[in-house]
Amino acid sequence: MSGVESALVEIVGERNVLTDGDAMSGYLVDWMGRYSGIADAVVRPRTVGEVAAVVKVAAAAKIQICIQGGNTGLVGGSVPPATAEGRRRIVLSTARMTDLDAVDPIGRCVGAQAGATIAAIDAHAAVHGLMFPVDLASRDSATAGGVVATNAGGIRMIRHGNTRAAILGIEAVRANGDILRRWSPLVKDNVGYDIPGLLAGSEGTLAIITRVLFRLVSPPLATVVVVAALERVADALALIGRAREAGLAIEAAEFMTHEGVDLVAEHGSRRPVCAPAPYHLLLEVSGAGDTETAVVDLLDDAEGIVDAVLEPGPARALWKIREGHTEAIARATTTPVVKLDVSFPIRSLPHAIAELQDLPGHLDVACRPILFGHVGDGNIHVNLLDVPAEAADTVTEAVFGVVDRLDGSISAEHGIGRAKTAWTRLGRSPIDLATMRVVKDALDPQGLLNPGVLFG
Ligand code: FAD
Ligand code: 2HG
Ligand code: ZN
Repeated sequence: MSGVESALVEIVGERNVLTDGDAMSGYLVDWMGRYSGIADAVVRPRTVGEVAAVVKVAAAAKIQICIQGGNTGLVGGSVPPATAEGRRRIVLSTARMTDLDAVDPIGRCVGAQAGATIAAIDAHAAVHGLMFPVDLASRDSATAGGVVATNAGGIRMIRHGNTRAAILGIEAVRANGDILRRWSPLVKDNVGYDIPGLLAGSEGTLAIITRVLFRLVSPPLATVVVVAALERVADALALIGRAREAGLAIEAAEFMTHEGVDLVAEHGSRRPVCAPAPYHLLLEVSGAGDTETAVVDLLDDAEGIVDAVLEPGPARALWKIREGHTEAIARATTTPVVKLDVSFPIRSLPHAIAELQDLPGHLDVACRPILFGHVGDGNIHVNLLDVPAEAADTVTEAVFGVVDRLDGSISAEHGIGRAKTAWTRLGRSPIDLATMRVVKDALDPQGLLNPGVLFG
């Protein structure tokens, strides 16, 4: 790399070209500790001009570029491939690209550099009485570029849509180093292709996102969080429906099972808030009137409720058990977790969840399913613990079989990354996949951006 290395040092400075193994190590392993990769250097630009210059050097030398934001992705896309395959490659980290523009309180939008965290953008918006519409438990590390690249869903999706819906404009560096800027606070603008929409969910395979113009929303009026312990999945869906009928806005609708709640108590030190029951629903609602009384009335009339606990206001205590799932699961297991993120038509959820819970009885291998997720969006996170490494594909296929039968999706919000490339054919038709390939080849003809991600 030496000629290239000195060119990179000239662009970003010596301190921001890491080549020492120890200095690079944190960039080469993913959040789960499941995927690790090999790179010749980690490069940390500060500006879009530096990103463009780095890409030009890399493109001229045919060096692959693996893009990394907060490294909280759950499908292995944020770290380089595990083998060198005779290729030189760098990790391009956006860690130093954390600028936030001034909030536009009238246009209700804000520009953020790709490495700004979701928590920082939200705190910045809050100063103007506004809110960033995307929220997820990884908010302190996940970045603007990361949530756009994965088109993250998260806990507010039911109310405000996914990340794609929050984008007004984008700045990105193409694989040849050109800077692409589609940046306008216009709410309505139909001139040609939706380039920000195309880059959302592209998982770093089409361009490097350097700045995003995000839509902001008003925070909810008086909110109430309720955790209800329930007998059946259908009771959870009925409660969500009745809250809507009562005129309440659903800010979040999250699902847990007693296995997950017990696991978080054991490995995440969060005591259960409700009496034991097969299922738990966390519902956050808002309304203009007396929301708390409306929720109490709702619970009085609802069926299948074993127990319920209320928490008024923006307090987060009841969220802790739900948001503690991912970390508790990571701590609870000695074998790598088979982590799947699937969705179903909402009407099929009771059937789908029953089938997923019954999987251990139908498989010849050990497997302990922990199900939770954004039930209001039909999105269930299926974490399978205690699966022997050699059986990971078998249990994955079994889950995807349920998805296929019930017309669901094999990736609801986490993306494909490196983890799911073998199964994209279950989610897209051959012509669909060929069209994606045409787009990839047109924008990245040398195949330099995020090799092995999305396309395998
Ligand atoms: P990274 O992990 O660094 O990268 C993710 C992908 O985006 C990679 O393919 C990477 O190459 C690409 N990428 C990153 N930055 C750029 C850029 N600037 N330009 C182009 N490509 C880029 N996800 C959800 O959808 N909903 C959730 O509710 C949710 N909750 C989570 C909770 C926990 C505790 C954890 C650990 C993860 C959670 N995630 C969730 C997954 C993860 O946080 C999201 O996928 C997030 O969007 C990743 O952001 P990041 O900055 O960490 O990206
Ligand atoms: C969540 O909703 C995340 O908490 C993580 O999407 C899901 O760990 C998981 O499976
Ligand atoms: Zn999720």
